[in-house]
Amino acid sequence: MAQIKVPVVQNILQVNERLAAQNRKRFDDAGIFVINLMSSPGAGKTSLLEKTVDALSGEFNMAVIEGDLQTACDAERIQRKGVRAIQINTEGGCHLDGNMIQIALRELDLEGLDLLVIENVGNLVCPAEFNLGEHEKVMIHSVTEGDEKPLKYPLMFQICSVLLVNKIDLLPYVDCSLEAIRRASRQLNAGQRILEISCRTGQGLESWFAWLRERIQERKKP
Ligand SMILES: Nc1nc2c(ncn2[C@@H]2O[C@H](COP(=O)(O)OP(=O)(O)O)[C@@H](O)[C@H]2O)c(=O)[nH]1
Ligand SMILES: [Mg+2]
Repeated sequence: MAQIKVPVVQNILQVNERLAAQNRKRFDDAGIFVINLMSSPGAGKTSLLEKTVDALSGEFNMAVIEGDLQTACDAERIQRKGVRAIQINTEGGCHLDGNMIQIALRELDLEGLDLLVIENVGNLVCPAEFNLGEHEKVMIHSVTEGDEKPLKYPLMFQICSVLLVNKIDLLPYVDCSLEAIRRASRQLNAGQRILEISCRTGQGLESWFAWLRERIQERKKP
């Protein structure tokens, strides 16, 4: 029994890769920069999106796809700010996949968009395995989660080109070393960009916005 498990999983991943490649082509054709935003539950993904919408929605046309097991709370948080948000409910599924994004894209007009952020289901394991067609994988790790998580969830830290260490306003109250996070994550991904931020105070967010602006401009069609 155990022997057939691996091929089945590989087959699922191969099918997903095909769908992700189709999504990527649509994003490239439309000249949109697309991010797959991942973290454990509560690390601050929607908070970061709210701040990002506040800072950049005057400059760029943005949309958000929200992935959650249940509820439309996160999409409503984004929509309240006047930005288009589509909620996917996975009904128990612990990650988004390429097919779910294709279904969500039926509801979204890509023409004229500059930035699409996909907030994945809160989970440090399965979302790391499933490409969605995004250009960049970005993760948030909050200081309240401790500093050993890169060692426990190496794939997630390894595949993300940007690591946002969030909730640094809480550093005085938790046992967490920023240096330990940096060291462990860089061992897995030497070229990773690591930004220390607080969505509460706004500290460090200018560097995040600057990175986004550059990437959006690179992708924009002339
Ligand atoms: N102190 C503090 N709390 C934060 C920060 N960012 C987010 N939070 C809080 O963390 C909780 C979860 O945030 P949310 O954005 O919903 O996380 P998500 O589940 O990853 O989307 C909320 O109560 C936020 O107000 C931060 O930088 N500092
Ligand atoms: Mg959220």
